[in-house]
Amino acid sequence: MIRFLTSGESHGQALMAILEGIPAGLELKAEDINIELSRRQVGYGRGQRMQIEKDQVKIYSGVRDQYTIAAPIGLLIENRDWENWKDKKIPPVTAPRPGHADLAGTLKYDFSDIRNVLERASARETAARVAVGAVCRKLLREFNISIFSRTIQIGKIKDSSRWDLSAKEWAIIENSPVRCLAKKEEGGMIKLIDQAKQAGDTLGGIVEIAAINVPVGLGSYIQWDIKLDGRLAQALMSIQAIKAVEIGLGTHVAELPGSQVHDEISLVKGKGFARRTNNAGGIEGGISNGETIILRASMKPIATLIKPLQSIDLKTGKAAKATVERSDVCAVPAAGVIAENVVAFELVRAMQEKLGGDSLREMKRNYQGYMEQIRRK
Ligand code: EPS
Repeated sequence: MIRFLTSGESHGQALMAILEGIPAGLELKAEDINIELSRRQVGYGRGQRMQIEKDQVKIYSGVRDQYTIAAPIGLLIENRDWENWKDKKIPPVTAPRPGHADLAGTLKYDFSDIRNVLERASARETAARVAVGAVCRKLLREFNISIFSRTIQIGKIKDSSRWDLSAKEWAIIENSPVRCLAKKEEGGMIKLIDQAKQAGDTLGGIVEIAAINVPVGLGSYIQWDIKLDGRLAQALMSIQAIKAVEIGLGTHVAELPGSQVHDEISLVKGKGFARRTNNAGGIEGGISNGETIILRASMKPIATLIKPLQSIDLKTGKAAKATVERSDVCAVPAAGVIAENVVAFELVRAMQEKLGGDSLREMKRNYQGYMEQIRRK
């Protein structure tokens, strides 16, 4: 069974993760993880913190001679900013930011300093989750599964191009400062971020994730908590600031008749079952159906505003402006990378449930046997 925990605060010494359940025999180097960590750090709209950090992982356990040994994998990412914080006298934070965990967290844990909440609630934690996801991606690559993402909306600016993109188009997205394919919209998004920054405001948006070459049969309708769509939605929803998740046609399914929603089935000689459309986003009945898995996640604007909203000072009980902390104007491009990596974990979990395998070799054997079974149908 694959599982992981993260620990670490935004301005603490380091972020850590323990990932258990990766089979033995997977080649794994720190560099495989660092690639994903640096992808997460880029993106137009980030604040000064990203100039301080240069996230690099140290693999402390679970890997020998660059191969996993089935033991828990211990990962650590140092916070460079720790050096700037460790000897500083930090005044308590007392005016909760609307939209942040500040108020509910302070009440729940009986704190008087909101910093005890915001340090752990911070999206900095996603660096650890991306490190975990990077290991999972490495495993998925052994089965030819790849995961991409792109920004399709920032504020009101939308890129409404289709989702089935070519490798060349994914490369364009990878090099876009906002991770957007359409050049006109990319320019508009950048301008909008600049305007928000000028106004002391923040912006949200939508990212789209595509998981390609996922085999049919991951997840199940048999029980509520093993439905693949439910698990992916939970994984995406758990990313800081994500407020909605869609699969395939998403919310539009509610407005169309069945004849325009469901993907007709055909049989292509030599290839097997095929669909003309993919409105289901690659999942039917909680099970992957062999088509590309298409997900979207909507992110709210960052809760820390340079021009702060009204709040209450918890110390005085009087009206006050919400706390202003250094932060990002827009983190939607980073959210796409984070989303890819949390999806990678869930796909590995579902692959293992389907195939088992304590070693990569065993998992591959089981995969080949299963694919053979499907081909015979
Ligand atoms: C964050 C606030 C900012 C972001 C941070 C998330 O950090 P700081 O307060 O140090 O400027 O940059 O994101 C990261 C550090 C990161 O690595 O993504 C928040 O409050 O959630």
